[in-house]
Amino acid sequence: MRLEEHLKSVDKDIACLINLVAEKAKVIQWGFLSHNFYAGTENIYGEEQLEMDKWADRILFEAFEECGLVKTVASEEQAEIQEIVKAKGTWGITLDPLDGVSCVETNLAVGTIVGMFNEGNVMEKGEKMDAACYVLYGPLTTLVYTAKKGVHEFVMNKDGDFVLRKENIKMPEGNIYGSGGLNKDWTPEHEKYIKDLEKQGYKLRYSGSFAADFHQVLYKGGVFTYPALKEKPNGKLRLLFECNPMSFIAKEAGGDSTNGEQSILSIKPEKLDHRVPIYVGSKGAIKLAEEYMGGKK
Ligand code: AFP
Repeated sequence: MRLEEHLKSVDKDIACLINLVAEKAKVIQWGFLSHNFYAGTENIYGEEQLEMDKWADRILFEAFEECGLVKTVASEEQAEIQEIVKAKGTWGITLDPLDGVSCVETNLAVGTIVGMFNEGNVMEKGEKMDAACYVLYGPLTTLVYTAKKGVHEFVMNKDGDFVLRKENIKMPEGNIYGSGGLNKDWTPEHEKYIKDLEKQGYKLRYSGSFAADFHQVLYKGGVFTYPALKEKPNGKLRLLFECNPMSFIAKEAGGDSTNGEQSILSIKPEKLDHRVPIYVGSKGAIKLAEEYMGGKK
């Protein structure tokens, strides 16, 4: 079944927005051939940008601008929320146009992550989100979406169409883990948690691209974490662009998320660049993380 057909069962606006991401994903995927080099500039967070980043951001922003449904876009590559004056619709979009972009250089999988809020306010808790999706550009280019009616994956075929790969994905308990941050910078609680996982036989899988690492956890179960570090208590990943959409997808697939104390989806963003420690994955591994981070273990 093709993505367009599958989306007939969800809200018309959401269907339109996800189809639009799929259409632009084809363009971005081909762009890896022509835009894969450093632009030599930094984004607002001081990170070096590939030309590809800026380009993907522009392609997606223009598509949202043109479609008429989107009122606001918060992109990881833009310093401020973009208001679309001519919009007729009320949708708010959060966008990480190319997550894991530093992995492009070594040909590892990277992703596009999108969150969708019907009420237009992107500075809301993730639990208010209406839909989320990500595209993973790997050996296969796939798109995973949820509109609160299950989590589904589609794969791009040779004609550039997305066709159903797996419907109603359920995250198993599983036994893989990936943790960001250097070992020496981990808190004692996090270190104990990781040791426990290893004792239980969890295997390390970490590529440096959240979309790719999360995708493994979605299929195989376990946990992805970018924890609080001794010098960086909020970790690295951004609530709006990375943590919320993936935590939303995890929840819809039967998994969970936490910052160590509360669900990622229950955190109200205080600023565009709000960062949080994140544990996202299977329910059991997330419960265990909360026990360790809460000092109960
Ligand atoms: P880039 O988009 O700058 O490559 O950062 C990727 C990322 O935000 C996320 O996708 C990874 O999980 C995480 O950072 C990797 O960070 P480390 O390089 O510190 O492991």
